[in-house]
Amino acid sequence: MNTPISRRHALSGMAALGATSVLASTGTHANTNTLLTNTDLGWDPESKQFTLPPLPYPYDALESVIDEQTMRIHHRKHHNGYIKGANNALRQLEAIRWDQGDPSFIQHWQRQLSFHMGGHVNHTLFWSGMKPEATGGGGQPTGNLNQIIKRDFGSFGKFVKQFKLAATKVEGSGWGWLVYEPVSRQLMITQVQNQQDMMIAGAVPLLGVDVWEHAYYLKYQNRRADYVEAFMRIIDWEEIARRFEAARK
Ligand code: MN3
Repeated sequence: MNTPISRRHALSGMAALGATSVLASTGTHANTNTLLTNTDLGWDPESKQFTLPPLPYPYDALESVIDEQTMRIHHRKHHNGYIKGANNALRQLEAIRWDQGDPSFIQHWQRQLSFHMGGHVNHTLFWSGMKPEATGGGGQPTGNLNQIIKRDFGSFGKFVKQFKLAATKVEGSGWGWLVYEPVSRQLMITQVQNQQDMMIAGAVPLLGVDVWEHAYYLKYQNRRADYVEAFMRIIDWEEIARRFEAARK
């Protein structure tokens, strides 16, 4: 499967959406306890900065659902903007630690880090959670993930209905996420506002749809529901199942 997320790396039980688990991946080798590796996130431990990782497919690969121009701007401008924001917040917080920054701004920079790291991680998972319809995107998951969706939502159809509704009804900018909560050992759907608000603490993100207008406006204008409907046709359920299997270990 053409994905930047290595199958070798298991999830921890902790959330991978927040900065903490990502920042655990600061070694020179790939961390095997988190959802994403250093390489997946473009983390350079020498410079202690992130760089934009390439998409796992060409910009026009999802053209039947998301047009090339949207993909190009979304990846190169928006995703890269979150990376720059995260790098800056990390630098500013380091400066405060070394008494070279204004400590009265610590709350500001912590908020900036939370927002921009959320953006970086969300988009990294978003890109690799999709694949072209022509090569098997969409449909339904098989195996254990299929079974637990039926157990927790009643049927795949009921899951789809709630996922689309939650994503479409996000207030303002944000995301719809299917997550796995490892303590109650069940799937949940959450509406994330902006990049980080309303996440369920400790839950592992499995499938996310970006419902910021920048994700769909060129092709769908104000028709967010149509975009979310179309998104279902390019979900890489094989990759989502891989994340689920890692999360429930
Ligand atoms: Mn986005």
